[in-house]
Amino acid sequence: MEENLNKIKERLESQISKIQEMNDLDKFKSEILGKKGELTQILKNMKNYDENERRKVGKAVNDAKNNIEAKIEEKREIIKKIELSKRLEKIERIDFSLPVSDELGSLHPITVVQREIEEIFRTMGFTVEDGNEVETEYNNFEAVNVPKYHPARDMQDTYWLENGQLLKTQTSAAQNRIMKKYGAPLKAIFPGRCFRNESLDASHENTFFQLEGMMIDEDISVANLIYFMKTTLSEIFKKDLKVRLRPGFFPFVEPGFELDVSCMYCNGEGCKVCKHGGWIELCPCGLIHPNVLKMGGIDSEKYSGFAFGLGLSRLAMMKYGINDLRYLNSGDLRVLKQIGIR
Ligand code: FA5
Repeated sequence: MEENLNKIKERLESQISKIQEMNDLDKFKSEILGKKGELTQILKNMKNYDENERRKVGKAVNDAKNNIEAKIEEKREIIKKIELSKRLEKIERIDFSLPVSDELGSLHPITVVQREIEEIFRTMGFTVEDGNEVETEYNNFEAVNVPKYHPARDMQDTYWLENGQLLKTQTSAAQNRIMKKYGAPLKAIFPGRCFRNESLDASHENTFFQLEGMMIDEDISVANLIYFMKTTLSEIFKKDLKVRLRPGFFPFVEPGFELDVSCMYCNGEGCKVCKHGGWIELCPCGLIHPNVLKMGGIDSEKYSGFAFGLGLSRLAMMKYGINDLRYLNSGDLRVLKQIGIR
């Protein structure tokens, strides 16, 4: 019996050594070690042996089964390695003679508008600064005159981190750092991604872009603010636009305004986009509150300044005629194709 078993083992091992594919190995395993397999059949046919012999043969057959199973698993590892190297070989073999796809990448509409505005402000002597996305509560709120428990905080609910910091709700969060970095006089713009815990709709996202600007010098007035905004917006929309100011409240400016621009679609005559009013609300702004200047280390007796916070995502929507802000974050390439950036 022992001799017979050794022969079976040798034969099975030789069969295993010839197997190349994982599927074949699995099939072999279930056939050989399964109910109908040769070794199991020996166990089934032991009725005629006496008890002592049955025990001996049973042990020998089980050892042989374990041995074959171990060989099968060894072979499995070898096949896995071979399959992996075949896959890697395929990846490395790039066929440079294949035709190139015409689906080339492009800049996102927000990036296009952002770069355009940056260029316009650079030509007017402004520096372009970076802001953080994770901010301190101080920079996002206190340093712009919104102390704890101020009702204005309710308008900008955000996402808090376990360490007490937050995802910035407004580009104004960079004002304090920039004032401390440069002092006065100062001319800077700072675009950036903002976050708010909002109910989403066609004009509200939880993640959107703003572009903020600040100019601080002696004798800065609302006239300077109007000049810079009118020049910039006319450049962006490539037509001579009118701007108007309405009173608006933001704790970090005094006086504060909502800046409207004459509708670029109907030239102020009234259409669906401007809801027949001839004006589009575009950008909150105002003269920087003395408290904000002081917290930024600037002498508020000597210097004054203006600040504005353009909704960059909404501006991109307007420029490209996109009717739902959520498309901009959707990653849907059809949006880019349709607006003709690609
Ligand atoms: C502010 O965030 C002020 N920090 C702006 C400012 C700066 C005022 C400097 C004065 C001086 P407001 O919450 O209105 O203001 O947001 C400014 C612009 O960001 C809005 O006009 C809008 O275009 C855009 N915006 C605000 N919330 C969202 C949102 N959920 N989704 C998309 N755009 C938004």
